[in-house]
Amino acid sequence: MTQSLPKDFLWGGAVAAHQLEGAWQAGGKGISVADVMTAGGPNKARGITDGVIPGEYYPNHEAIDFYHHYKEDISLFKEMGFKCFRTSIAWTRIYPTGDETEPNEAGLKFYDDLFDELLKNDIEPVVTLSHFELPYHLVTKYGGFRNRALIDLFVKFATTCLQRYQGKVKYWMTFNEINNQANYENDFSVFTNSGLHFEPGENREEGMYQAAHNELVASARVVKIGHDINPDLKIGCMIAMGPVYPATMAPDDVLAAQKAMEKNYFFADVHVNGFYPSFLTKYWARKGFEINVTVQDKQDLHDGTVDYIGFSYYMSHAIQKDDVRSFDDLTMQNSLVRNTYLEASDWGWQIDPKGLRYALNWFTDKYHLPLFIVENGFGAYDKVEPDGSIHDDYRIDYLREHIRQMKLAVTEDGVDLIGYTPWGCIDLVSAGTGEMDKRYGFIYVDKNNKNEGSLARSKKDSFEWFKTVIATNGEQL
Ligand code: P53
Repeated sequence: MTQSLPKDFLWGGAVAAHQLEGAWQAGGKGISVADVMTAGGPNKARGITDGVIPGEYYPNHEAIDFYHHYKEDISLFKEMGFKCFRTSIAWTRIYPTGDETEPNEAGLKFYDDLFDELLKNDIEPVVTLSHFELPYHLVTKYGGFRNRALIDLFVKFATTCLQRYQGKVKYWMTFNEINNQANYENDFSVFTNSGLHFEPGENREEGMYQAAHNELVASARVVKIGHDINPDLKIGCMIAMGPVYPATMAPDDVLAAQKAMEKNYFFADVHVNGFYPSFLTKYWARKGFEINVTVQDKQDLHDGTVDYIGFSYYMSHAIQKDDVRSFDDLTMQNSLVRNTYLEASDWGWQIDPKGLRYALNWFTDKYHLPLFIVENGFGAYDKVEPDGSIHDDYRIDYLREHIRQMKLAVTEDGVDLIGYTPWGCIDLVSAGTGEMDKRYGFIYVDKNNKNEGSLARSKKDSFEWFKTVIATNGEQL
């Protein structure tokens, strides 16, 4: 039995177009949902404005201007030894409103150039098709993914990308963290996943399930089309994994945790198995939800199951059943408790490296598919020393402990793992808060929450550390 990671293990880094490219109107790009989101903070939600309002600050509009800096940034990734780089394709560069019949050539050319630059540096692009970047026009005209019209519009966009880049990109994912919206009480989750706005009195949960269904169908159709275009393509789903533990050994807490896992991860069941699990259809019936699932949808789900599971892992959660709420009424908003065994980041995310090993085994036991850790990392405030150095030992500690547990999952537990791409390998705009100062990078970018800075890039201590990790295939941590 091998005691190390596979030789062809894909070490790299991960980003999303809207969080680093900037250039929000360059080359004919349209307005995306990310372009109408203002900045929040550790305890302040991001605002969502009614279109782009003059005078408001929208952190994604410039971001770190990767659009004009990507060659310089890729040379730094190359220096670290990246084998792959995960990014997304901004839908609004390819179809600016989503409604066009012909794609925008300037947008297509940008990603051709980006992928060529990566390949020239022996870095394999790994691509997410939809990463919180829906054209804003599809929100105002159709009401987002609640509307079935978006299935065909997404399939059109994805087909254009798969056809155009099939020779350059092998690993694809359809919808980033499709399951964030399980937290349907949160405006950010439903807007970024699906372009959903709810009026008071609307049934948010039912609306979320319809949008999620439409996305699952769109995803399945894209998997099938991708395989028809080129059978060598590997097309996966992308799940935000934060295992939910029972707060105590009380059987009610254990069941509560199981129910929470079901509601958060049924998305993966559908992606992998091609049908809805009975716990969910029974739940819909109990709640009186009428989700429009056609006969053709069922066929599409069945015909487009994924090749692998990509997932993000940042933290774990714990849940406690109270005496008042029924199991059906427990949510991630009303029943999570702090895990007293774990520390948390400045944003309250509980640090749990062993939870990553647990997650890898949970996915494997349940789905028996190859896995890809496409996000993991530590958002933190960094301090630049007078000489320009940045001693981010807290980030190194976080990543080291997670990589240790990842290795145990592979070498001791036999998990089939494709690769590991830490999130925000270069500092970028936080999705959740819109901050620049919540940093994940090995590479520092001189820009702060007040939109000040030169955008100059520099190496943190973690840069050299991760370079050694990759060079030794994870042996020297
Ligand atoms: P930020 C919530 C919980 C877990 C992952 O997040 C999440 C979110 C949304 O905030 O998002 C993923 O930037 C997402 C990335 C995001 C990253 O995690 O809020 O796929 O786009 O940047 C980190 O610190």
